[in-house]
Amino acid sequence: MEVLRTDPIWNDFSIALSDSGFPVSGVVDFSRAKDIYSTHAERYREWISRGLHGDMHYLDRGLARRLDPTLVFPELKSVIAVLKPYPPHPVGTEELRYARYLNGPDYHDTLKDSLEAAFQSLRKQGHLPEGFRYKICVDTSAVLERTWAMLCGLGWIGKNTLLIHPALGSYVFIGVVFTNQEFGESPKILKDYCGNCSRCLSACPTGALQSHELDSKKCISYLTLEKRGEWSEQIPTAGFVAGCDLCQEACPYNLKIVKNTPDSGVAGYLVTDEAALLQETESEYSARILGTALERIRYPDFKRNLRARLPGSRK
Ligand code: B12
Repeated sequence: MEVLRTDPIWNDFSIALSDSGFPVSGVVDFSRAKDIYSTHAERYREWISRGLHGDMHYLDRGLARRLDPTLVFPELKSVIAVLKPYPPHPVGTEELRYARYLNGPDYHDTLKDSLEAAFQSLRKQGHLPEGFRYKICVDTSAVLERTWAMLCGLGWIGKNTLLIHPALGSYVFIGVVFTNQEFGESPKILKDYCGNCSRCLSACPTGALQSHELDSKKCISYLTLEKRGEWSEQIPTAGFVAGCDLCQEACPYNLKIVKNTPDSGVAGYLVTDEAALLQETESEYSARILGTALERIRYPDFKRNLRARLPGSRK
């Protein structure tokens, strides 16, 4: 039988990560993960070649680095992945709503800071070996984050293309840390529990999802967050003005999380008063979204998203 977690250093790491707000974490040895990783990287290459990334040209530019992670971190020996749950409750009404991941400070910053804090505390306590170096990646580098989380045993990649943790569901952010430390663990692949369920695929009103594959050009999340300028056709956005959770709301693994998590309220910047939003000037919009993940959406595009909530698209 293969012995997992052979390096006792991992105990200190997982405790520090848990203390820093990451209840679930894992580590995988890069050289032992390479073969499976390559199959995912190939899928990525093929996805890009079919233009399923739409106008997200940064995904194309990062292709070589995704195919070979040592271009991102040359001394790569092992990869740590962490999950951070975010509030699972809906934000707004069915007429005007925001994706849940927006309900809080910008995760790019907070996850990075919390991971950095965990490593600083490990260093202070003398738990980092001499010469230990690392690179934190939270949607900030050309890294296949779901693939690494999966290889670290943190969940399976569902038909909606998201990482699903058996207990936490998919309302989680992923953080990845490349390190030059050998932890010596093989990939731990969890069973894919999607089975015959296809609720996420049916829940998408634009047909953006095939099993395990997303056509970004049809995805409400892409259209509201990433696409600049007018859309080429009317989109049934189901009331979403920023991001979309329809394929996650439908997932049985998320239902119990919503039930078991206390509602912590809605961040003030996620205004849902339609009249106020329609009147909002550009400078008011900029002030409202400053320092939040909504900064991704330019003012004219947010107005486009607001206008797109046609009566016919409402549930
Ligand atoms: C670009 C991007 C988007 C794009 C494209 C989404 C997509 N599915 O690719 C858009 C703007 C649409 C988007 C939307 C969202 N995103 Co986004 N996004 C990313 C980003 C930056 C890159 C994703 C990427 O590489 N896509 C490329 C394609 C090829 O990926 P793929 O089709 O899923 O295939 C990969 C694997 O799934 C695997 N694979 C594919 N098919 C199969 C089949 C089998 C059988 C197997 C084994 C493997 C496998 O191989 C591929 C290579 O890794 C990541 C952060 C990162 N750096 O990784 C966040 C990320 C994926 N997004 C995230 C979030 C939260 C969202 C939204 C939920 C936000 C929202 N509420 O609106 C939605 C979800 C929509 C959806 N169903 O995907 C989280 C997901 C967390 C999770 N639980 O998985 C990430 C990881 C960011 C983070 N750090 O937390 N996103």
